[in-house]
Amino acid sequence: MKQILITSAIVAAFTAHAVAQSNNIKLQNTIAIEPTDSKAAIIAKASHVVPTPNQLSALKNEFIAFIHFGPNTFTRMEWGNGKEDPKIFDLKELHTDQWCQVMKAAGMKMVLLTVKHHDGFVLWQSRYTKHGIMSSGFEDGKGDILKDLSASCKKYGLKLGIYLSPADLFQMEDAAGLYGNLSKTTNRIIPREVTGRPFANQTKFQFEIDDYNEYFLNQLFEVLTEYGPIDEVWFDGAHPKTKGGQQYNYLAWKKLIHTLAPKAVIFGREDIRWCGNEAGATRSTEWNVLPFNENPDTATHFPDLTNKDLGSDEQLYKARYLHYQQAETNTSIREGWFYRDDDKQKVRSADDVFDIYERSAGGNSTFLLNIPPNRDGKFSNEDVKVLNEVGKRISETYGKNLFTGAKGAKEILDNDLSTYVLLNKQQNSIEISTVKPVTVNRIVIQEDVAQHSERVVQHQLEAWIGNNWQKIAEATNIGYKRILRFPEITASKFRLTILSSRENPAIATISAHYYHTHPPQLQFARDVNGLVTIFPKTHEFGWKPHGENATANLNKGVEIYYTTNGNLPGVTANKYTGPVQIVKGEVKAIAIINNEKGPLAAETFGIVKKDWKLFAAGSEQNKRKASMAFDANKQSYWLSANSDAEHKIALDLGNSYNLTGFIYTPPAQFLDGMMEKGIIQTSNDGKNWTDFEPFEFGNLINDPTPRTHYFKKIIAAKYVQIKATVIAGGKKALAIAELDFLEK
Ligand code: FUL
Repeated sequence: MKQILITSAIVAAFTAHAVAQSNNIKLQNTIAIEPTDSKAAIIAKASHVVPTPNQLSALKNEFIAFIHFGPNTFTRMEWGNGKEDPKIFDLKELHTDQWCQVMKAAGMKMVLLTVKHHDGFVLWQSRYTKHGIMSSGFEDGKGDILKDLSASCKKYGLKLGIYLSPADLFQMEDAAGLYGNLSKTTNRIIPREVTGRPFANQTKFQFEIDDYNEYFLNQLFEVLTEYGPIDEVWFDGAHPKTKGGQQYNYLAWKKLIHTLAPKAVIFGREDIRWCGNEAGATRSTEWNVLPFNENPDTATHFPDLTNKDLGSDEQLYKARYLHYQQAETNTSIREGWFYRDDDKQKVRSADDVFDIYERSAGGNSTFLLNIPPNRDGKFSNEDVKVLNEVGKRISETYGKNLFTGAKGAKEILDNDLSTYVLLNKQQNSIEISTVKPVTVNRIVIQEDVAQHSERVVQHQLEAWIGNNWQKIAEATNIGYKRILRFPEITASKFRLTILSSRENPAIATISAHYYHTHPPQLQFARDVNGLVTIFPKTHEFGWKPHGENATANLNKGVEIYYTTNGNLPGVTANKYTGPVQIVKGEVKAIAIINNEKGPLAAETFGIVKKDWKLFAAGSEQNKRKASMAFDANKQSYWLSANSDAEHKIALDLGNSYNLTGFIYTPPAQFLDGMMEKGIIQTSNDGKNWTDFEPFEFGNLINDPTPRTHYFKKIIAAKYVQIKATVIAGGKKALAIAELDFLEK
């Protein structure tokens, strides 16, 4: 162990949380709490709750894939109803090699296939139903998607898992369906023999079960024995419907899984939990040692854990059992779990996916990202592009450790999770020095959770800069892995200090990395008072917002510079530190980091709208008010009533201005009211109007972006009226998201 520098303040903080060291508690996956246990005794027990070897290897996967594929891919539904004709699954080609090649390039370690989603359609050649691939036209009913995927996984070195939905709408809806059919619980042998389809695996189980549980166990037997090793079994908690009070004999399922797939972790039960959302949101403190009321080793029901705080000391004090149960952060790369189309269903940006990766895999959970194949049996091009880019960023950033060859405890620098430095209240810091200064913006820290549980409660990272220790990042727990992100710094001495911990924490690895920040494309927003905000352009993705600003998270340290005099902005231009008042004219802005400039953003602002009033507007519909045409918000828009009559809007600008032109911003999300042609009229008293100039905008439906019309000559006016003479596509209502008037 290297020398440790401690300050008394730090010692005090560490001591405040530390509990008596208890070497007599055995490391276990679940530890019962006794009614007589003090708070300190509970925390001592929590400090000995560790992952099972299977959980540990699942943690090491870090980034894994989901594949949602089935009839929904063809019906464009998110949930089927179980009554689909299997022929609807009209697959002509299947490219599981392409899936695996792309997943591998993205840095993923395992793939989970929905072998049966809630609709009950099976993607493998099951002996126990005809509702599946065997009744589709795919390979004349002989195809087997699980088999093809399993072969591709072997070829590309990916682990394989299965999603087998307990809810089964086909078995609920079909006249001979087994789900909730009120059958008797009797002694049954699994697997049930089927003539002509013997099993190579001769294992037999006997369970007291009903028809649906027998069906489910038979299918589990097939998928766990005939497709190579299965590393995860995923039990979804969602039930579009239930029937007949159907219960699940989970303990039988578990026995079968543990026997047939001894390496598999079970999701939705004791091994792995749902993170609590499907958006890619992460907790800033994600504990995996959690409190339970019932013994998780024998429990059959595991409630969804959705609270923000799941595992703080306060939560643990309420426990009857402490148990290690890690989270999977699951979300989809597309808007929806199933593929619908390539034009309307949006795909997450690489920034968004990479940010979720760093927050989840770097926040003590596993990132499970769904990539739904399309109707050609392939991942679509845009998904492939994003995954390739994310994989490139992961390997470029995390494939290179800038602490390689540094001086410090070798247990920490050897990149081996089982060697560690055990800190204590006298030695609560670890120092690492590099031979030459290194420029870093990411530090990765891991605790030896397998032998010491997760114990760190609060930690900070400092770098030796300008003859001082400067704090560059601070965070709460660490657990399996914590990625610290901060604006880049250059230093040759770094110090991790544990500010607060349960028992003595075992730090296993610390590595340093550099993420090549990408100065983002910027955009502007101006309010009615003329205050302009400049910010990274947001990527449109309308499914389950997670509330994070991916671009800002990734690109810490990026600076924004702007000009209002027409010059190209550089580091000598105005530095943007917050909203700026822009009376009128063009603003140009770029993001810069390390002399690297992002793309130029420019916008011309018209006169400030503070004093504008609606003077007259023909009509409105659907609460799309005329005032929305000049509320400085491009998301809201005015929509006139459908009619063959004239569509016009007149504004009182508050003062007389020398106008040089106007900008029409159409609503990007509503294409049925685009102003293709029109005429502008002006007045100084609001009574006498003169036809000033006609205007025309082309290709608005395909390209609904702001359009500027410059007047042939300057006109002084206080009142302006815009009259549409042609609405694109022969539509009968006029839509205006924003009107702006330019002044000399
Ligand atoms: C949910 C399901 O209802 C969705 O369809 C999807 O499978 C998702 C992963 O889990 O509970």
